Amino acid sequence: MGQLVNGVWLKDEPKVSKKNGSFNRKESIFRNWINDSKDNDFQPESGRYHLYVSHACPWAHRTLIFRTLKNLDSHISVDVVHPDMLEDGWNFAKNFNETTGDSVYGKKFLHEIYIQAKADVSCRVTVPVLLDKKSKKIVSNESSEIIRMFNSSFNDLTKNKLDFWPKELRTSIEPINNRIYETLNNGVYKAGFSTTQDSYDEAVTKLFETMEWLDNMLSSQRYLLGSTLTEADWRLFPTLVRFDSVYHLHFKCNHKRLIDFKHLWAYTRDLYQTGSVHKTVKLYHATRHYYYSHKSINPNQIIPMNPTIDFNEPHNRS
Ligand SMILES: N[C@@H](CCC(=O)N[C@@H](CS)C(=O)NCC(=O)O)C(=O)O
Repeated sequence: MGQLVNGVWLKDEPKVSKKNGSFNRKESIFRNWINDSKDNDFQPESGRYHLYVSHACPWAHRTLIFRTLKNLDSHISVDVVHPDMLEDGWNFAKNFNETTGDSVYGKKFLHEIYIQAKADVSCRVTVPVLLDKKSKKIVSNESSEIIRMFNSSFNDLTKNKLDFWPKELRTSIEPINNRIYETLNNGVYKAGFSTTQDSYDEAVTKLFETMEWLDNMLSSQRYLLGSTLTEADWRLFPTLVRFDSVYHLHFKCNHKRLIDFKHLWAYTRDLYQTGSVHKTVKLYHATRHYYYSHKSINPNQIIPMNPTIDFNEPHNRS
């Protein structure tokens, strides 16, 4: 892993706070917004924007889900990086199934896209990246904001009015998002990258408390907000779908498996079987990425055999 400092790529150590051994995720730095207000640089246009993703990454996965649910596939192009993220960071090698290379500029590394957008940039080089092909600028590298743009900014173009962030539910969605982000989406990383027993214990305890809370909630309702499918569900799904293949073993989140939570497991299958969402799930990228790239956790880079999980099993939820 490395990072950019003043536009220069530096190889460095993982982002663990030396003080208490806990994992600390940095804020994303590109935070522009696509909308049709007159003075905005980033207007909604077909063919103008491009997503760089990894199929391994749960944050990138959200953006692919919204791209498909909102019928943006033919309007926003996508490139898929190689799952191995080592000292040069994300790269565009094509010698792994369902990677694409950089079809826009033919670059070798994702950090080159960041430098092209801002020559003196200092940041971690993360996926997803939403690029404006017209200006070569990065619109956003923050998945939670990219999905909200996809949710509404292109509606006139696609005529798809599905709304996963409805006004009347926003104040109820926010606290659910926050708990799931802190203890589960990011919680698996906090557990996995802990370098002290205390920080691991704290992260993994909160994580399983949240899974119990969700399992209980989903015993009496179909989705997190009741009967309405919202962004809260789509922010949770990428973590759940990776749980038994990656987080359970690699990040030591092994108190229980996802499939041990009756309702949460059925809910995961329900979401998997929604529309074309199943086509966005490529767990072999995730397995390869996590076990091979995190040498501090898995120094011999052995990729485990992993369970066979049938996400197509009927879920009987309605
Ligand atoms: N806040 C970002 C986080 C994205 C993120 O951390 N992506 C990971 C992959 S799962 C990454 O690219 N990490 C590279 C690094 O931190 O150097 C988002 O939600 O978009």
